[in-house]
Amino acid sequence: MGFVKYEQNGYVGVITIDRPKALNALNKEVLADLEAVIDGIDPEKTRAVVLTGAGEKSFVAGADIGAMSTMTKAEGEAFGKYGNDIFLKLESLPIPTIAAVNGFALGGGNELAMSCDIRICSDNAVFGQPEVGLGITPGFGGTQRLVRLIGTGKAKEMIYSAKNIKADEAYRIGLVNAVHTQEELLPAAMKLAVKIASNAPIAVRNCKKAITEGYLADMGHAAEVEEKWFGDCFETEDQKEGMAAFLEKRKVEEFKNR
Ligand code: DAK
Repeated sequence: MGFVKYEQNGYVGVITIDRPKALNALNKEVLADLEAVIDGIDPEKTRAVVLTGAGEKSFVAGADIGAMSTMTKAEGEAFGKYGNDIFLKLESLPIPTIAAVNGFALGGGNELAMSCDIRICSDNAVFGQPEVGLGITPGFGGTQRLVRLIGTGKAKEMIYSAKNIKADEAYRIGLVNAVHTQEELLPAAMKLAVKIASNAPIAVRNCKKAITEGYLADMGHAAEVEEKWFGDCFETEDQKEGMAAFLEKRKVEEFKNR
């Protein structure tokens, strides 16, 4: 893919947005390449995915402002839907995803990071939703996912003021789970991905489904969602092996994803 690279490292897939000349800004071509890469991920071979940006300066500096500058209302809405559909596809990938935010994550960049399950960042990372300063609203999920992650008060402040925040503040408000030096960011993301990949894949995926489906449901329905995905783990080879290993006081050599 021209603007999006994919590498398989054992059970971990690494997606790199690769348009460094424009700080990895998202135009239609980048989005199309990202969608093709997501569609091509093999769920048999892949147990965790890391998403990052090429270069040392930027994760993704947002949607492409040049491309958006001449759009009509209809084209703007269609572009928003195009991006939203791809971000939803990423969010609902059955495999856990980790955004390794290596610099600017502005507008669509922050929205892309928020479509991943987990975010960690480098100490030079900058997050923000600068859209209102450009005369638009966040259009790839920013008004929805930011609120869910950090709460309405802080999300409204970031979105209405268009003020960027640095890595330490992103950590303080729970937008990212950890801050690393630039050199340590990818190794840390890989280490976490490998740890996730060492667990029973069906169970990990069922956890993702339970959290996603239950998160906004009332507690009664959420409990039913949990029961469904909990029950679904039983009779799998990995459930039998995981429990047998515990009872026999030995380690599981490798879960089979069956
Ligand atoms: N789009 C296009 N090009 C960009 C870009 C962007 N978002 N960000 C950076 N670039 C390009 C610059 O134009 C420059 O290109 P050349 O001039 O070299 O050709 C190159 O990347 C390097 O950028 P700078 O020279 O500006 O680098 P600096 O280090 O000085 O500054 C910066 C870095 C990230 C602070 C600055 O580039 C910047 O402020 N960039 C824009 C950040 C931004 O505002 N991002 C949010 C974009 S709006 C919707 C759908 C989607 C969205 C909204 C609505 N619906 C349909 C409703 C999403 C909106 C957004 O994401």
